[in-house]
Amino acid sequence: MRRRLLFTFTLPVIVLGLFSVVGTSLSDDGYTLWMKYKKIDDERRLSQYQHAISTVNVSGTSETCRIIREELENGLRGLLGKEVLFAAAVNGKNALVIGTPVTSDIVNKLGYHARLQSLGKEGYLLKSAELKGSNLIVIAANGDIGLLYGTFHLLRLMQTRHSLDSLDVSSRPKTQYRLLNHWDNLDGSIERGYAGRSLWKWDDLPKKIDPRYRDYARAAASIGINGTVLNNVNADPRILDAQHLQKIAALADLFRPYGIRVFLSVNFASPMSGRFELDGDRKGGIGNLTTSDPLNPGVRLWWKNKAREIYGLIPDFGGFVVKANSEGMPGPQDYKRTHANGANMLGESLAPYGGVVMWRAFVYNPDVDFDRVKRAYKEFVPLDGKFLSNVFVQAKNGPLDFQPREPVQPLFGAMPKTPLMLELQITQEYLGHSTYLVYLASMWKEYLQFDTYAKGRGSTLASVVDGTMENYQMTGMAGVANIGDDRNWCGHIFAQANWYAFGRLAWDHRLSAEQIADEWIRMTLSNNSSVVASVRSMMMGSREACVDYMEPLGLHHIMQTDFHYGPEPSYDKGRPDWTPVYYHRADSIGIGFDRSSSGSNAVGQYFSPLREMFDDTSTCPEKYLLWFHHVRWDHRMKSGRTLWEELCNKYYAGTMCVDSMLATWKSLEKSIDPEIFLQVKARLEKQKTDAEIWRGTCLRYFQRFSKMPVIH
Ligand code: GCV
Repeated sequence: MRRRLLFTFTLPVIVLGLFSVVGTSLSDDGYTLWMKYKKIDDERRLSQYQHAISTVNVSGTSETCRIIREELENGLRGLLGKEVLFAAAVNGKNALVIGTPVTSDIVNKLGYHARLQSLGKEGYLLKSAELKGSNLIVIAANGDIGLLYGTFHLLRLMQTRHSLDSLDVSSRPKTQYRLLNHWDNLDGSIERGYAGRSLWKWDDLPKKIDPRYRDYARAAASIGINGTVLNNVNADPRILDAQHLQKIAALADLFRPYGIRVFLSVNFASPMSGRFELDGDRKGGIGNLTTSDPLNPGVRLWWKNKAREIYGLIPDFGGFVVKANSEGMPGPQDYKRTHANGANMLGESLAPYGGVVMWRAFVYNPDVDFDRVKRAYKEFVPLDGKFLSNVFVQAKNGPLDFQPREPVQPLFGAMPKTPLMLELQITQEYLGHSTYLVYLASMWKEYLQFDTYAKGRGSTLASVVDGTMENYQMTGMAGVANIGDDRNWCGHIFAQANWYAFGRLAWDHRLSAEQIADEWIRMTLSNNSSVVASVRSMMMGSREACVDYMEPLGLHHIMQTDFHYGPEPSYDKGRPDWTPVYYHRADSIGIGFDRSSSGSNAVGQYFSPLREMFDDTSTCPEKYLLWFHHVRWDHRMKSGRTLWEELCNKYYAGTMCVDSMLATWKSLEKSIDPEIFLQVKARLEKQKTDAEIWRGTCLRYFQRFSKMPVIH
């Protein structure tokens, strides 16, 4: 309490605009995310840092450089507990020097040219140096955005109490497009959003700029995000009308100096007249055409004109995301054209301006195959090589739909002539919304490290996505955002860690989940190493716990229909591939979906030796067993238990892990901000109750088929 009062009353003017509405609460309500910049309480470190940075020299006059000064003023004042001096000259002092070889004489003299050459537009160097009796910390880059990223890196080092001696860091992003995908609707609702309503106030824009937009941009830039897709992939065509484009241009202007470009999801039927709006059919557009056939010259011209209009307002507009012929959205197949025809038409309209298309591979037309998880592969692999060079195919990590655990989407590695963008889901649609503590970095690492064997051993998903496998420059990762207008942005304080982790992994997928957790905990909760260790162990176990109490051993899609929160394994109405019974296929013999070579042969979509490994119950990793096989209840597992016993064991292990997360959290009461402590405790208590509901509902239901006693 005291800390926040101090912060609020001593700095009222300066913090305006930088998390400017901070002062409404007495303890930590989570608004400041991982950018709290509280005074360093370790005296030794504090005096080292104060000594190392007695003056700051930022060269450059751009808006980005102004932001860098502002971030440092705010961040260093908070961390060091005193005003820092900004000076044009260094004059024998220990100084922080920030600039490019062009804007800064000092950086120019230090001769980093060769190293900078390999760092591209966004990379940076963070180095200790000596010049004419001054001990310097230097942030050097080829452009101002690199300097901003370097500044956030330095602040992070201080927030996490790293030594600033002998710094020698060079960093450049592993992927080019690092995007948040907001599934925000024009009416302010968010599809699969669990943290309030949309940040974007469409009625107020472009005149009224909510200060929160800037805070969003700061937070996103601090973790390396360089693009934001503002609206839902189930796109309302009106996002492209003249009025909305003005509003979007205002956001783009604000985000630009933070290195963030704006992108839009577009509705494929946009060129059509609104009178084609059929109930629930989403076919009405904002144009006056009677078709959106991608080979129709009028349609092509409409998109070219629209692109010209957009770039007239937003010269660095990023491009379009498209969900087509999926879940009722219109697309080229409505005219018997291919996904490539559709994507290329849009690609052509954006190409003159450097924009890209992200064409989603989330399609599952039942006519293509009985087994839903095979459909995207079957539709897209034949199109490899047919897309224009500014088109990405954007695929979710798994072949189904962001389940707690899936094997990798087999498209990755199978479309060598097409840049593939990885879509991850930060919002926890299937992992307990903003109620459950589930740290997703461990899950994302599992996917990124998944070996596709596309080009032999070592062909990881990461190597497809970062372009090294096929030597692509055009690379990207998208994360479906978990951000809303809740005071703490993400609903659950620990959901902030998932936003944070997405940005860090999109920048560098080699970072470990532990390291990212460590950083986030130190910046958000505490620098006390025993607190860090306890919280890190909660986070690291949380995803496996969630898998275990929801869908262990490769089970999938057994959650409540549409709401996607609790369990509903018995549901069997409506479209089969939207029902749990279609997926778990429990019967008196056993449980699981037979995707082996004698079943749907989904295993055949993977490269050898994965295909053979998945095909055989004795070699299939048990975490995927029921994904690929229908297995007898009395099947002997590696543990020596029968499948039924193992299933019981997993469900109990998952709930016990939640019990222990709650106990650990309670033990930290004295070390955590009171408001954060209570918020998280309440959510963990709910998670404990719900995990038991998952366990009870699923085991009771499956027991009807196994006819065996629940043991644990
Ligand atoms: C935006 C799942 C979700 C939908 C989502 C869709 C998609 O089906 O439940 O809400 O729609 O995925 O990714 O397009």
